[in-house]
Amino acid sequence: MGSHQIEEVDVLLVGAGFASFTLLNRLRKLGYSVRIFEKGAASGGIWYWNCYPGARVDTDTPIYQLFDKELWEDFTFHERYAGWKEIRRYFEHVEKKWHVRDYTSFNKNVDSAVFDEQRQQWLIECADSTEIYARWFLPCIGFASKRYTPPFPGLGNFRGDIYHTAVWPQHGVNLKGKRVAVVGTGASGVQVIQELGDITKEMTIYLRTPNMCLPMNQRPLDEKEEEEKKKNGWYEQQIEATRHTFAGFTYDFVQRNTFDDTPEEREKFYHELMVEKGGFNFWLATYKDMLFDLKANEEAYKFWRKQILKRLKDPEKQKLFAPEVPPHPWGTKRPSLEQRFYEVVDQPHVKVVDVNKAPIEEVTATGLKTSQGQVDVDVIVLATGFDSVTGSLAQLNIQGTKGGTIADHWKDGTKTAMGIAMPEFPNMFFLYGPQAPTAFSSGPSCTQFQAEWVEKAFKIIKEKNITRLEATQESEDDWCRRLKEEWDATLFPLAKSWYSGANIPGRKVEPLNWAGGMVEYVGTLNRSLENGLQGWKVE
Ligand code: N01
Repeated sequence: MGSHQIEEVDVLLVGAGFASFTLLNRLRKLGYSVRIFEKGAASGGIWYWNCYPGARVDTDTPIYQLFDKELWEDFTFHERYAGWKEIRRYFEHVEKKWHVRDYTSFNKNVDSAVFDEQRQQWLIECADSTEIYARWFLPCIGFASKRYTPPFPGLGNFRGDIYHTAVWPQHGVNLKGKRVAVVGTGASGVQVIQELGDITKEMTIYLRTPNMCLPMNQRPLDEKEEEEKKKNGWYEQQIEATRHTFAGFTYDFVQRNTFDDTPEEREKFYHELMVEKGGFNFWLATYKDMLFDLKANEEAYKFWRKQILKRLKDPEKQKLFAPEVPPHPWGTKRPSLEQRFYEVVDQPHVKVVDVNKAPIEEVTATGLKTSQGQVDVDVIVLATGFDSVTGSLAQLNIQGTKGGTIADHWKDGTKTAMGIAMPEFPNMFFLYGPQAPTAFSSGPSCTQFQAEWVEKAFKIIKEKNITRLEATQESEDDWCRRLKEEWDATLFPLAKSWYSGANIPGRKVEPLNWAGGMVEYVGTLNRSLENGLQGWKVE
């Protein structure tokens, strides 16, 4: 008869990116048997799927990597902000060093999981019918594994090629000399546009909300200099710094308010942040009231706009990309880091359609039709983002102890305990997901700190021989209350963004990320262990 032996492990990690790699090593060292199931054919997580032209990280070296000396000792990034190809090479390096492949199964698309009360184990099943029992189930699938495609009528009728940035063909696409439409100007859109704008015959950007981009100030890194920095402890210092800041970067808001400075001092400070330092400094190392006080925020916007207008010559494009009245307060929607973006879009062969005035009515066999007429194109690039933060988990058929799925658990709103677990879903922890600092943090920092907490929890689990750990209802209620209070105190609610699910038509708009800072987040997690597993039901 067809009874088959189902593999059993202590821990199943889903996804082969930063979170699972750091956990794999830690949990193996504690003596747990661990397996990783990854949907893609290679590791890298988001960097496997989002290999579109120009895809590049917005966090600078050395903090965009696993926080492990053993790994950086013999790997050096070649740019301040690494591109996707180099990040993939980095993942291959980690794989080799930590023998990750011995513990990882690729092309394993986990699509359901159910908790077996008798066995106190999860039974997890993949699309190809592979099954596995795991006492501990840890989805490490990030905030952007469910892409979003707007339901434009006629999308299937287009005779040219359509590519979504989040599932770019692995073999690449040659768009040189083509007529290309790009829908969306978030981080993905900005990068595609600045990379392809120069080489396409014609580019038409379908713009809904201007992205208030900041100069990346990219530069190559000198290998010898980096080696020197590694030797003199600079890498450790930078990584240590991430533990003490709001967003897990090396820099933080200054302890001054905007109007504490004179206009001249302010101008000088803004210039230093945006022009001289570049990167997210103008966002995350600025005055501490910028994301709380509208008047203070307006000052930042005025300075930003002045800089951008110097680089955009076309008056229509000035109005579209840097309007006098911003669509939302500065920095309440994620700014992108750009390299020549404004110079690229300023060129005559790059056209912009304002979809607020002329919405996309239909995709025809040859192009896109709006109320302003039709533009014929060879290729459509959809840079339309993700069902972010909650979509990754909610799309899976993960059943809790009362029979409902995660989507059922969240039907009246997203609810988690400390952004890492949920009642009714025992023995399950998720990393870099909803209600954690996720979108307000650097990915490797957030996953590192959550993984450190998981490691501490697993030490206790082993010591106390715990077979079941479940977040309490009180813990979830308390976290949701705190999360909303932190969010409501900021200006973030004034933007329509993926931070709150507002990018998905019909979705409930609600805070999806912890806006109270990384330090307080990690403190809360740690207190729950130190105070005798407060907030957890233990068996
Ligand atoms: O997605 P997005 P993304 N008609 O949601 C537009 C990370 N990331 O893939 O703003 C017309 O930001 C939409 O318009 P609007 C990073 O955290 C990082 O770009 O909603 N347009 C928007 O312009 C980032 O924030 C990196 O009005 C429509 C765009 O599509 C997150 O992932 C690189 C539309 C979607 O932008 C998401 O970025 C890439 C419609 N019907 C991603 N529907 C780096 O580190 C949507 N849009 C550099």
